[in-house]
Amino acid sequence: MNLQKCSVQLSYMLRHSTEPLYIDINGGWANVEDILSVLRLRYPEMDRETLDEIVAGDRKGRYAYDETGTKIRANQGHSIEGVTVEMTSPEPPEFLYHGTAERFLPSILQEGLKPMTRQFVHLSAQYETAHTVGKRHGKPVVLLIRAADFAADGHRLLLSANGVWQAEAVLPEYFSVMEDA
Ligand code: HQG
Repeated sequence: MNLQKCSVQLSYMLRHSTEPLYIDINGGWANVEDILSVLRLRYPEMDRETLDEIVAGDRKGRYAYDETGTKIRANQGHSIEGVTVEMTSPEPPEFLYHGTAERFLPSILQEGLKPMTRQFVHLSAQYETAHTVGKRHGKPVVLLIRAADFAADGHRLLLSANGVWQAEAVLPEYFSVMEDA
């Protein structure tokens, strides 16, 4: 079984699909048994142990079980309307980073960063992570976000359980385009 491919399907189910699973909009939880039975349609040998392996081995910490171990969710990245996963709002660092593709810059510089198909704009604490995220879309460019100023001006900055910072939108006055590091 290709665990990587399986993980792609898992994250799709937990973030974007309302069918055939019911995901609780309060917290984004789905029943582990339901998830396993859907995954078994494509991966007949899928079992709890393999799911544990995917959850524990995920480098970005995308998934979490609840305390009973009977429910699972994605820690962030949802597009399903209304799904709220609790996040904290600690004091942000002075700067955060957002990686994007060069071709999106004209629009981003004009209208700011928008969540597009997700619920939030994702921001990274590390330049490298942002650079890697940007590469997914094309020639990468990294924006330096003045996170402390952004928060001091009253804009909400949330932190997901797996360490991704998120904002509803970020106006151009709060970021600048970084020279290639
Ligand atoms: C861009 C992955 C035009 C934005 C990654 C980005 C990340 C605009 C794209 C996580 C815009 C949206 C999130 C505007 C923003 N005009 N383009 N006004 N505002 N954009 O994939 O941040 O594998 O939804 O810059 O590792 O790339 O899913 O967001 O390029 O952590 O766990 O619109 O997804 O993690 O793309 O990636 P995405 P993202 P997972």
